[in-house]
Amino acid sequence: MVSVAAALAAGHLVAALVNPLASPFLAVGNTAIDLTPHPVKDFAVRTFGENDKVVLLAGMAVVVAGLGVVAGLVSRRGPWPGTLIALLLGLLGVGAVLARPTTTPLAVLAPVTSLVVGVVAFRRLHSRAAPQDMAERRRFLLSTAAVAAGAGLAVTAGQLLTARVDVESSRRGIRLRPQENAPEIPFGADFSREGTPAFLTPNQDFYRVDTALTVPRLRAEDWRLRVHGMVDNEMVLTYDDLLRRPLVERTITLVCVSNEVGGPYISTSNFIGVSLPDLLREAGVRPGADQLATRSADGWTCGTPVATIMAPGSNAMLAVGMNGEPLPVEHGFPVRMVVPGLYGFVSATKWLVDAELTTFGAFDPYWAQRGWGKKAPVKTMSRVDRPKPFEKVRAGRFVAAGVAWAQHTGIDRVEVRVDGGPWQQATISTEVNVDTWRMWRVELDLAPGGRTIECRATDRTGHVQTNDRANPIPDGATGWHSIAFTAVTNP
Ligand SMILES: Nc1nc2c(c(=O)[nH]1)N[C@H]1C(S)=C(S)[C@@H](COP(=O)(O)O)O[C@H]1N2
Ligand SMILES: [Mo]
Repeated sequence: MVSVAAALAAGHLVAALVNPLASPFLAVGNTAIDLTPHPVKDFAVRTFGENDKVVLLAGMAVVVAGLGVVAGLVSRRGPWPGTLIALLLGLLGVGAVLARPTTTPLAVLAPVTSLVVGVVAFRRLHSRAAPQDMAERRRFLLSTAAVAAGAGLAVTAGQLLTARVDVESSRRGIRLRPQENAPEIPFGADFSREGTPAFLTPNQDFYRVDTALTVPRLRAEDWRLRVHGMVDNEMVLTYDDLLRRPLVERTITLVCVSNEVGGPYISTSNFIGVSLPDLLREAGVRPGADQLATRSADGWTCGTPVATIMAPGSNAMLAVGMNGEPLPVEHGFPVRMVVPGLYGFVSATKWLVDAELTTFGAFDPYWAQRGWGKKAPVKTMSRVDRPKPFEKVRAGRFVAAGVAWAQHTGIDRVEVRVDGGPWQQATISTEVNVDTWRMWRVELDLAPGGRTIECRATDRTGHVQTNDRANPIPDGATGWHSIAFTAVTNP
């Protein structure tokens, strides 16, 4: 176990010097995320929520420690079985690092270091592991403790070295002054007192979905965006180049395709950024380029329909800020994409570093390679936020509330019914713009007993939210959200 720890720690330290994502432990974890079958990933997210990554790392630590124990137990007669296991684990690390999309030529030094340290540490400790007397026993325990301490030091040094990329001070140094501020959110834009979310989501509460085991750490000063492919003028932009362009602030609701009906992954922010269509016009999109393929610093890829971005009034942007601050690191600092009307997986690239004009035929992004759709406009949807499932509420007058969304189309109407009865029109909140969610509330008169409430939205095109059930995969769930609850006389 100590040898395995030493191997991983040494690799982690070398990775901190050459490329933090080349740490064998993290590379194996990231590869595991990419290879995990969709139902398992879904289960992990449902069960552990935003702690899923911590759980994965802890699980890996347990497995690796277990392998260390097995390697020790099968090596009681001689060092070869354990050496072989150390070698195989080392090769697994090398393979995982080489398979990462972010691998740089020097990156392979990290897992190779792990491999060598793992094998050497195991052989050295093993050669002292059959003590004949007290002195030898002490020497064995001391060298084991020394290797363990060295591993601890290496991990700490690695973490400190990674932290030298001072993202927080880069972030703190930035002042964003949009030329055009988003209009004030009107009073009555939410029904938060009646159980809906607040209209604007505080940054720390904004939902987070991504495949990054460790958040990419990019300083604004070092950031570059390359715009290339089917364009007339290839461009390389710095963060300052971006801030010299007109900065606008827009209120936009972002939603994840992975939501089951009634799911939680939706939030709204005042995004500050620059116009993406203007930028692409400057680059000169060639005829036939129908997909904008974007890539993040950690190698995740995304494909967005060029037509959606370039449509008049699309409000698509390269965002640098949320709610007046530079983007939080976990939401894509320094620069991310936002395209109202599309689910995040086909539009909202965080830690954006590369944009290539291409075609849908020529390139499949990360999720398309795993069976998800290539075009995924947001589906008209609504959700009940009050009552909560199985809540006991007072019979008689009761106010139910929730949210509805059809980004870039707008919500026209929300209806609610109880126990399959007649649809009742809900009051909807003051509209902020068509790119945001809209809250609803309705007064009900409830007879005591078990009840079921359902809601459905109608969007600006007159389309009524369908009750046909569809799974999130490939391009978004459909169906009416329904909540079972109980009305009681004495709650
Ligand atoms: N680099 C990167 N960007 C990404 C993703 C990712 O995995 N990696 N996930 C996307 C998905 S699926 C969604 S729903 C949104 C979520 O953005 P948020 O975490 O800021 O809410 O980011 C998108 N951008
Ligand atoms: Mo998503």
